[in-house]
Amino acid sequence: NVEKAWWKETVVYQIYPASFKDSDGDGLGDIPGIISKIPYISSLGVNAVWLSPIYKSPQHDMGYDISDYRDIHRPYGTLEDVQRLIDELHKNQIKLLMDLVVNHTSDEHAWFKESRSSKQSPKRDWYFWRDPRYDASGNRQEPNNWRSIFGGSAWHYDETTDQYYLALFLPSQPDLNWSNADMRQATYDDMRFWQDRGVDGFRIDSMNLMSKHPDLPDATVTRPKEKYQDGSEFFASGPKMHDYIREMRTEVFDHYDAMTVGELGFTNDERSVSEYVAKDRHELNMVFTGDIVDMDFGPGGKYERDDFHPRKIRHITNMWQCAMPKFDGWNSVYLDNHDSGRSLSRYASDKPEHRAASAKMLATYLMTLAGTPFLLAGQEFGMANLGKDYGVESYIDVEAKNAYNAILWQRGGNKSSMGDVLREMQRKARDHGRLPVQWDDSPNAGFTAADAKPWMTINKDYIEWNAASQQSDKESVLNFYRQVLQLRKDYVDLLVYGSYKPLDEKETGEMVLGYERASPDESQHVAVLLNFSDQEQSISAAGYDGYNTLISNGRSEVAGGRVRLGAYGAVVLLKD
Ligand code: TEU
Repeated sequence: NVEKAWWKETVVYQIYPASFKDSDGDGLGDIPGIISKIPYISSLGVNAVWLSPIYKSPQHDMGYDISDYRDIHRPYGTLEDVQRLIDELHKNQIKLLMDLVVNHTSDEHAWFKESRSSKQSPKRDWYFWRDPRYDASGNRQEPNNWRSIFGGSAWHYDETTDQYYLALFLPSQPDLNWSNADMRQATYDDMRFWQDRGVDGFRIDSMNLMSKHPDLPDATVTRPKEKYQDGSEFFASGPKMHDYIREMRTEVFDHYDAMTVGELGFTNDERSVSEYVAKDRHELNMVFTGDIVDMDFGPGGKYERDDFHPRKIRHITNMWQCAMPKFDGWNSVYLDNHDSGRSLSRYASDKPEHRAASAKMLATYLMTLAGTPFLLAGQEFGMANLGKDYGVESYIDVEAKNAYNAILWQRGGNKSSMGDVLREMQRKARDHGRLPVQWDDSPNAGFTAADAKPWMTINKDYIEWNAASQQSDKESVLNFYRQVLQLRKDYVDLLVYGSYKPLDEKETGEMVLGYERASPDESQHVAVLLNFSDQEQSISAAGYDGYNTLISNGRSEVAGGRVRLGAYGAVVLLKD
């Protein structure tokens, strides 16, 4: 039997502070705005919020470049506002997870300013500094051939000390050297600062990049035509990773019963993941493995064409649902975050005729699996990607812009050749997960003042797709989410702690993801059937005598010995 825990029975609601709700009309979301929406958040039935970074930051990577962990980005508010947010959430029985970004800091952080000031600085070793290499003709070269995740070299030359520093993301995001014990202790103090204020846990950013191969060796050349290579074989899940996590536990987490969710990049095999989440490892509660949001990435990267197929989500879902019981681990269950396009647009359909059914089908997926579900604000009422009529200038996130410009350069600056890349941006760019939340059909979607200039494009579909218009419509996506979240509470033994059995593709057809759950005492059984296509599918109902429809998105029927699913149809059949 799976051990019970509060963080296993939780549904987490991700809030991207810049885009959630602006209270003072500067066009940027803020903490008082979030506080004003706590009654709405509570009405969903979620019981935790994951808040993306709100700390002091120059905002080159939207706050994932932190210059002071103990102060707040002024346009978001003050430390007092944050304390009010924590207290108000707790009054509503909602826990708060903060985003812990400690693989790197901003280059404006005091630690980095000290570290770069001189080779003798006591903080020199808190970051990665290495001498240049020189080629045969004496030209200065970076210390190794690693490519940054945002493009270009991962190394940046510093005139002052004639050395390079490592930054796996932007040049303004220098990597912290986790092998330095003083740095680790200073970071633990920052973590205690938040836990002492009542924060209930952390989503830990880029967690497995904290331990790198000690020699920082050159990466295998996998792209011969390019100067810089993917160094993740040496910068992800390195030899000390689990030592650092265990030290975080003893130094911080275990003193606060913290919920811990580690974001893993470049690591999504069962054995490696088991080392992070197996119960007897006493490391993390759960991780994000990234494969669910990368499944339609091409072999050449995010913006190379590779289409979604239901077989991909079946493979990943079955793998992780079947894996965790083997080592008593626990899943996060998600389809959306601030780093990807909306799953409604990527993995189902945001066409007017299918948008509501698709959103409800994906809601059914999220709420009937074993693991802790995570929602991205706006998902609960069917927010979708920017449409095809938004040109490349609508994308402002550094990740998509750098990728587009790098490919454009490779293609000799020929913009007319970029149609395929723009299509991938329309499906996967991080911008789509960061659009201002569409609260109502007033100007600026009720996100900010009618006469304000929002920091980011507001999807013009807000007129029809917004929370207010769905509040009292019992057939709406919003109220379907409320229903399935309630179902998960009503059937916690079955839907949270129950067993998982995949239905074979031969039974369901390749377009339908099907699985069965059973409560630990076998008294309750459900069959979940999800049509990821726009064509009707039908499956034999032979095995489901005595089952009744627990919930459906209105595009399913059981008749004549068949379960019929319309386009994007979803049904949960229950026997209890
Ligand atoms: O993301 C880690 C990461 O690997 C992402 O850059 C991801 O691979 C990419 O966005 C896929 O499109 C975390 C944060 O979630 C992300 O927002 C930050 O940009 C990044 O770390 C640096 O902190």
